[in-house]
Amino acid sequence: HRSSWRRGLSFLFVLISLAVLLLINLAWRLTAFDFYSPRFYSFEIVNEFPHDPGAFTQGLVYGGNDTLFESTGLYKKSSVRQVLLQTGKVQSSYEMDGSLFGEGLTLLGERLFQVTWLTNFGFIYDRYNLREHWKFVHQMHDGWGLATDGKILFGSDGSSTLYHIDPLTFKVTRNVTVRYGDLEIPYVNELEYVSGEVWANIWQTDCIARISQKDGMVLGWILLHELRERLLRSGHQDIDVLNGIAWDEGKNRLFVTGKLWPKLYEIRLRPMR
Ligand code: DDQ
Ligand code: CA
Repeated sequence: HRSSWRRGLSFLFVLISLAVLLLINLAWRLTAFDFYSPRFYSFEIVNEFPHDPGAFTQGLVYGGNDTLFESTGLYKKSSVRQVLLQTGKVQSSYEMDGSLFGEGLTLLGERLFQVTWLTNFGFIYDRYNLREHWKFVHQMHDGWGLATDGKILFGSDGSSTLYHIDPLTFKVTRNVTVRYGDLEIPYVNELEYVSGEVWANIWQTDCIARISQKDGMVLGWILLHELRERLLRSGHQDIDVLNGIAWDEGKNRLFVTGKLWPKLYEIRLRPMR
């Protein structure tokens, strides 16, 4: 009698333990869901500027005083250029060697950093004299995007990895995997550092992912299909994908464009919920 009473008690104990575990699990899921609720953003157009429709935009960064620095791709056509925001006119340009394919570009101090497609190297330019440049080798698998928070470089190579790179040694100091919930996000392309987040064009999509540099989580999606659709509707059938994000920190202005796009847009985000 005594042992069956004991057996009953341990059965009850196991049952209660299971119930407690279930409750902990449920509570965890609920709070995790609450902490991680990515937001969606649409946009409104603040300004529309001309953009060189021959520029296969691969890197875009604000240079102060209504100028932008841009890196363009395609073999025999790659360049690093300074362009005027208002007119889209190229102020100065460095035509790269025809065997190189320009990619991500960022401005750190007086230096522009650029990576190149299908290589493990890039170039550092003097922002005031684009002819003055030096080669560097990095540790990513390929060169797609670059951005900076003023201290380190952020890099992408077309995978789902966001690299933290030391701008002096070019060593990868950290890397995080870009994730939207459980889903890995590959094809991370052009980058921009905006108020503590890393924003990224995702290749072949009309979306910009707002990424946490700490853990790679996608904090929000900016949906920009209307921009490309608008250009197609107005007869620009030869445009390629949305690519190129630049942030003017001084005036909180956000600029986006695309590869072979005849326009560059200043947009303002609108949260969708
Ligand atoms: N990337 O921007 C996604 C990094 C690279 C795009 C490459 C597009 C290829 C264009 C055609 C190349 C012809 C050799
Ligand atoms: Ca950028």
